[in-house]
Amino acid sequence: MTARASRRAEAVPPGGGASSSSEHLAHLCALDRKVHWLSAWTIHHANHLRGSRDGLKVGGHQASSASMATILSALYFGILRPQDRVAVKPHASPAWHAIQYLLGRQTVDQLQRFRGFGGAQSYPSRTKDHDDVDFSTGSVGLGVAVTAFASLIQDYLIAHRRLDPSQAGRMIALLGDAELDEGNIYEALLEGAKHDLQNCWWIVDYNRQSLDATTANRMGERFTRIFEACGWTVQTLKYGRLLEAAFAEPGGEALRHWIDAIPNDEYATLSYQGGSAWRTRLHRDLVGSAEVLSLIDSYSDEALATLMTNLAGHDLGLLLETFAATTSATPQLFVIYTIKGFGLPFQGHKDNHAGLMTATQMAAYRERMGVPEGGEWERYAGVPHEAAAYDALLAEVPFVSGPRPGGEPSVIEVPARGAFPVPSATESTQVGFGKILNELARMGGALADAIVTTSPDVTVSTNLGGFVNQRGIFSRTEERDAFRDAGIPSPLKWGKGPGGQHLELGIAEANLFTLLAAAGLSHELFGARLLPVGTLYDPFINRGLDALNYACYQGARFLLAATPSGLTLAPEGGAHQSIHTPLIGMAQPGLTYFEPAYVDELAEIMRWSFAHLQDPDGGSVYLRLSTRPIDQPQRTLTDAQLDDIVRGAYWHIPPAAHAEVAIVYTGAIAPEALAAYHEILEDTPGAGLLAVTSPDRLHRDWTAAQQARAAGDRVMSHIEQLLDQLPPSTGLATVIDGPPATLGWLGGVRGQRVCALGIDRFGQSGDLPDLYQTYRLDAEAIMEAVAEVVVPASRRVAS
Ligand SMILES: Cc1ncc(C[n+]2csc(CCOP(=O)(O)OP(=O)(O)O)c2C)c(N)n1
Ligand SMILES: [Mg+2]
Repeated sequence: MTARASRRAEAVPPGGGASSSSEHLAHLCALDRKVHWLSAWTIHHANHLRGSRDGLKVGGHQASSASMATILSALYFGILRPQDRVAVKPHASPAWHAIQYLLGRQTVDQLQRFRGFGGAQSYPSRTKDHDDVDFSTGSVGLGVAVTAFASLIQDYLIAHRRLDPSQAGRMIALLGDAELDEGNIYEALLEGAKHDLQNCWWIVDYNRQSLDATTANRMGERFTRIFEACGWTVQTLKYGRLLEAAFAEPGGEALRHWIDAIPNDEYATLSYQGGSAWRTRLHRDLVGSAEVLSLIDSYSDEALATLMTNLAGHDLGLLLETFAATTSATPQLFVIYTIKGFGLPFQGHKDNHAGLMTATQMAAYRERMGVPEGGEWERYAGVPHEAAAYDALLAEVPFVSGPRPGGEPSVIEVPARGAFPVPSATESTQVGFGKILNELARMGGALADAIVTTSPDVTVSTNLGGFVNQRGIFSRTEERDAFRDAGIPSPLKWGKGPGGQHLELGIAEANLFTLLAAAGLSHELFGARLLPVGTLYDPFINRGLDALNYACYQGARFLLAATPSGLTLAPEGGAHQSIHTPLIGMAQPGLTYFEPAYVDELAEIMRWSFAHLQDPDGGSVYLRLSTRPIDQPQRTLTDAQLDDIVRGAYWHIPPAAHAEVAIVYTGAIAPEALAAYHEILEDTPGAGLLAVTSPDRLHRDWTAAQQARAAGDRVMSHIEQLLDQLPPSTGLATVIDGPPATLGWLGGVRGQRVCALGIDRFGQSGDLPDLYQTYRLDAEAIMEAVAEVVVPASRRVAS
C-alpha cells in the first residue's frame, strides 16, 4: 500500500461526509451516529434481550433504518420547522424514535419496550405512540399520499383564512423505493397536479432493494419523468462527496461511468462483500484503463469499500445543504441513493430486510460506535465532545424552536332536533341526505362553515349538488363556470374559487379516503376543525378500503355517505350492487355504520354524527344510503325514539307480550318488511316490527355490555333491552339488503331462533320485484322466514 493509500484509509463513519469541516456539522454527524446506533440497539434489545413469552420473532428493521437514518437526521436536526409534518417510512420507525429520544421527546422506557405492549410502536402511530407522530404509516404508499392531501387541506385553510400563510408547513413523506410501486401514490400524484399542489416533499430512500430482493435497474430515471410530467421538481442525489471528489481526479470520470452503469444487484453484492471484492471487480471491468486503476489502487481495501458505498443518502452535509437550498413551494421529489443496511454487516445483502445482527455482530458494532458496554441507552455514549455541546445544539434545532400547530380544537355546536326539513311523502335516504346538507348550507353558521364536502366524480349523482351550489367548489384561484357564462342552463354551478367548500376529486376512491384522512385530522394537524363529508357509491368502498382503514387507524374524523347501495341499485346490475359493505361497516374500528330506512331517522343520525365527529371519544360515521324512494311514515318521533334510533334500533311496531315472532329489518327494504308484517298479523297476532338503524352500534353495545358484566357491572345493552320485551321463544325473521350475517347474530343475544335473509351472491340487472323475489328479499320471502322461526322446518318437514 502506498503512503497515499494509507492517507485515504480513514473510514468515514455513517453520517460523516468528506467535508464535515465545521464543528456544527461534526456535532450533527455525531448525533447521526447515535441515531444509527440507537435504532439498531432498540431492535436488538427487543429481539435478543427483552425475553420472550410466546416464541414469536419480535422483528424490526435494522437494515431499513440504517438506510434512512441520515436522511432523518438531516431533516430533524437541521431542516424541519415545527409546522412541517412528516410521514415516515414505516419500517424506519426505530430511527425516528431514536431521533425523538435525542430531542427529549421520547423516553428510554418506550424504546426499551419497542414492539412490546405499551411501548413504541413497530410503525409510527399517531394514536398509540407518545412522541407526536404526524401521520401513521404501515401500509406502504398511504403515508406518502396523505401528505399531498394534507397539503391541499393546508391550502384550503389558508384560503379560508383559518390558517396564517406564515404558518404553512411542508408536508413531507419519507418513502422506500419499492414503495413507489404502490398505485395509490400515482393516484395522489395526478390529483395533486389538478389541485396545483405545493409545499410537498417526497423523499425516496433509493436503496434499490425491496423486501425480497434488489429492484429493477434504472427506475430512478423513469420516476423522474413521471414526476416531472406532473409538475414536480426532481432532485436526484446520487453520490456523496467522497465519490464526487474521486470522480474529479484523473481516471475519475471512468469510475463514474462504471458505477453509473453497474446493475443494482451487482452493486448490492459488492457493497456486501467489501473492499477486496470491489478491487477485483474493478480490475476486471476496467482492465487496460491505467488511470482509473491507479486511482482505485490508491485506496486501501477498507477505504475503497467506504468510497464505493459513499452514496448521497449517507452524506449528512450534502443532505443538509440540498434540503436547505430547497425553498420553492413547487412539490419536490428527492431521489436519494442509499445502501440498505448501511454500515451493518449485512449491508447490501438481498435478504437483509428482516435481518437482525447477532449478539457478536452487535458487540462489534457497539465497539465501532464507541459505545461502552452498559452505556447502550445513554444519550451521548460514544460522542467525541462534551454532552453540553450536544444539549446546546439540540436546544437550537429549528424543529423544536416553537410550539407545533394543533392544540385544543374548538367545538362546533350542532343544530337542535327538528331543525332539518320534513321529508316529502315519498323519498329516498339519498335525497334526504342532500336536502339536509342543502338546508345546513342555507342555515349558515359555524357548522355549515366547517363542513367541507368531497366526492370522486359522483358529487351530482350522490346529491351533494345543493350544498355545492350554495357553498361553491374550492380552488386556490378563481375559475369561472363557462357553461353559466354562456347562458347554458344547468342545475349545477361549477365555478371555483378560494372560498369554495367542496373539493372535487377524480375517480379514484383511494384518494377520497386519503383526503378524508387529512381533512379529518385538520384540527390536530393545523389547529382548525373541519367537518369533512365524503360521498361515493357504496360498492366502491372496496376500491379504497385500505385508505379508509388507514384514515380510521389515524383517528381521522369524517362523515361518509355511501350511496346508492345493495341490490336495490337494481338496473345498475351486479358490478354496482354492493353486497358485503354492512359487514365492513360493522368490522371497521373508528367508523360507526348506520343504515336508516327513513329520512327522519337519517336527520337524527346526521345530527348525532356531527357531534360524534368532534367528541374526543368519538369517531367517523358511515351512512349506507339508497336511491329507492319509499313512503315516509307520517309521524313525530319522541325524544326516546330519537335516542333509540341513534342507539341502533327501535320498535317500529312494538310487540305484544305474547309475540310469537318479530320481523327485524334494516334500510331500504323497510316496505317489504312492513308488507310482510301486515300479512302475518292474522296468523301471528302481536308480532313486533323492529327497525335496526345501526347493526354496528347494536352489536358493539352488546359486546361492550358483556365485557362490562364480566367486570362486575350490572348493565344491559340496548338490544338486550329491546329483545327483553319478547318471550324467549319468539322467533326473529331478519332482512337486510346486505349479508344475512349483519343481523343473524341477533339470535345469540337471548338465544332466539333466527332466519336471516340477505344477499350472499352477486346480483344482476333487473327491477326490484324481480330481484327481490330472486334473491329472497320480498315480502313473500320474509313471510317464509317467519314461518321458519315460528314453526321450525324440522317440524314442518316431519308433519
Ligand atoms: C401495502 C403493503 N404491502 C406490503 C408490505 C410489507 N412490506 C413492508 S416494507 C416492504 C418493502 C420495502 O421496500 P422499500 O419500500 O424499498 O423500503 P426499504 O426497506 O428498502 O427501505 C414490504 C413489501 C407493507 N408494509 N405494506
Ligand atoms: Mg428499498
